[in-house]
Amino acid sequence: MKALTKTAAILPLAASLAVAVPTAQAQPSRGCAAEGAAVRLNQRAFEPRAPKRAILPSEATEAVEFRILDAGGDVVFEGRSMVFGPDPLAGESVHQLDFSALRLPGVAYRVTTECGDSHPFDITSDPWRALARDALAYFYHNRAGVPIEALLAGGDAWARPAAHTDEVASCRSGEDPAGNDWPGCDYELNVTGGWYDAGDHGKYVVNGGIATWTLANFVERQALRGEPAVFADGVARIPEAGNGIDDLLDEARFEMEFLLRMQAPEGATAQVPVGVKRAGPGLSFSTIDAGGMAHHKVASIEWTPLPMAPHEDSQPRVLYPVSTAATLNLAATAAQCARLWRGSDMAFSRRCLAAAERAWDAARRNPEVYFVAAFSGSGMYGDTDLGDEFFWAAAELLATTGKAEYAEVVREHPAFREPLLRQPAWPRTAALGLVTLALDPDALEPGERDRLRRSLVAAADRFAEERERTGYHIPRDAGDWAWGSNSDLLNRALLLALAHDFTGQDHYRHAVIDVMDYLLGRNPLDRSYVAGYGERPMEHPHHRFWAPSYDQGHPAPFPGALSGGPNNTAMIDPVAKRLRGHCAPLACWADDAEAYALNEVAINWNAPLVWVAAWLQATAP
Ligand code: 9MR
Repeated sequence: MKALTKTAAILPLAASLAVAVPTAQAQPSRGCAAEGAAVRLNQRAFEPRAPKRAILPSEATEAVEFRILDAGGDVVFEGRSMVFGPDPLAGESVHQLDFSALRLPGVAYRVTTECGDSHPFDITSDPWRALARDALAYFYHNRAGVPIEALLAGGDAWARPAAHTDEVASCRSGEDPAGNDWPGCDYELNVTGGWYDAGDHGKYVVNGGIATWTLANFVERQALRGEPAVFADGVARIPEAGNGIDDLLDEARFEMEFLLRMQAPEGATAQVPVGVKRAGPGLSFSTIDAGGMAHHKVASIEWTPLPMAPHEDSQPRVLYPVSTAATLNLAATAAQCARLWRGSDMAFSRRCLAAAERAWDAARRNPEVYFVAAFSGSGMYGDTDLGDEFFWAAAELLATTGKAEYAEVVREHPAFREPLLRQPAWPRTAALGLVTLALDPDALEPGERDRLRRSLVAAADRFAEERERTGYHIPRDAGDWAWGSNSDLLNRALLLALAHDFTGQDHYRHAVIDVMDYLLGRNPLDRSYVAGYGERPMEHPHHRFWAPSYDQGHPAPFPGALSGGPNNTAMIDPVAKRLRGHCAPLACWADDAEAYALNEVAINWNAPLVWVAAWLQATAP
């Protein structure tokens, strides 16, 4: 990738010199943007003192002039672009326009260039508060087992009756598509509640784990730093508002209660393939002591159709086999739960700790029960490397109990020493444990904790540096963009935010803002990936209830829902298949409800959006 070739001359104009100018006309011969606005930027708002960048697709090889107009059309800023040149991630040549020096709060500013204008944007002292709240509302809207009330949901359109109530399920049995005959189990669990995973109606312990941890971690970070709560009781529109507990913690508990319900009872046995990493024919089943293990997921027998409100689903719900991955997700989140509820609900805290230790023991007893039951009707969340889950669970248990046995596992694990190279994700959870240990004041020796902090800061440094090699100035320069890539950026932003917490250095916060600017419109598609935010927001997620493109009677996505984002690594849905081979990495996306590999919404993607938006709100200068 090409490095910057020119530096900008920034010429802020005093307001008194402002003059009205006509909007510039597009000049396609200069390789201007073919689609959307000529200039790409955060379509919502900038903080007055934050860096402000826009991107101009242009093949001009010399810097070009740009101006910023206020709502009345007066010029309030003039500058010259920096030529970046061809950006393989974007599939176009771009210039970067820096107008950080424009700090005057205002609404409906526009950038204007020889290629045309940007969308309007604001400069305001608190651009994050609404986003943080809406992003959190995603979770209430996607609760299972309870009615979604119009008053809390923001209107009748989003209300729906309770669905999958009294969800008492037993294990799926019978032949899978590969011909393996699954034996089922001889007990039932009441697994009512929790959040639907995504556009589908499945509920998965593996993905529920990272999403719950992420919400709860923000509460823990705030408490340890003595910061005021962003979601103090009553801030969110949830039934629990007014109960005296932080609303973010209330929302996390809604899922935690479900995760606890997914644990197999003492004395349970299961017949599962042991040590087998891949689904396929000819599985052999061994009988294990499954007491304390967590079932991997609960879902309808077949994929529910689109559109469909959850309460319209009449299919039987079934549990899928226990897995070591799900068990360790339970151990980790239940241990975190025990710490976080200690102060407010001791009985719940104890229940969580007991479940966490039972799960830990069960996973140690059954370390290689991979999820290989390849039935259709729900996602796999298969993971063949569980070392990071063991580390995460041990780290959480150590932070909660201080016990030597967990300290030993943590200290012996490679993740404790090796540099952190990647952001966390549902199958890569070591970083979650590292974060917990880096935040916790007593889990480790102070020297060890400081070393972990330095290691997280070093990861943040590497991410921040990658921005310089991308035209759109985002902290990821690799060419492969995975399913849910927007969450990868947000999980990098979470680590960048912690680097700011640990060092106090503003440039980490600036990199966090780069991620938000990208998500809110500074991207090659000129789209905001957040429903309800920006001039061209995502409107048609792959979601069975928020499905107006299938049926006008279904509501639009609630504002604050985040699209998975560009995906050029698993282009398997019908829309992605058509794009395959025809899109640059950051352009492999479409606002189409059929595009489940590109445009689904999910709990593990909205959770870091909550974390990062709340963090920006809390740390705004
Ligand atoms: O987010 C998951 C992604 O990392 C996987 O590559 C993909 C395919 O296995 O599945 C994604 O998770 C989906 C899950 O399996 C079912 N519910 C919707 C999830 C988001 O698309």
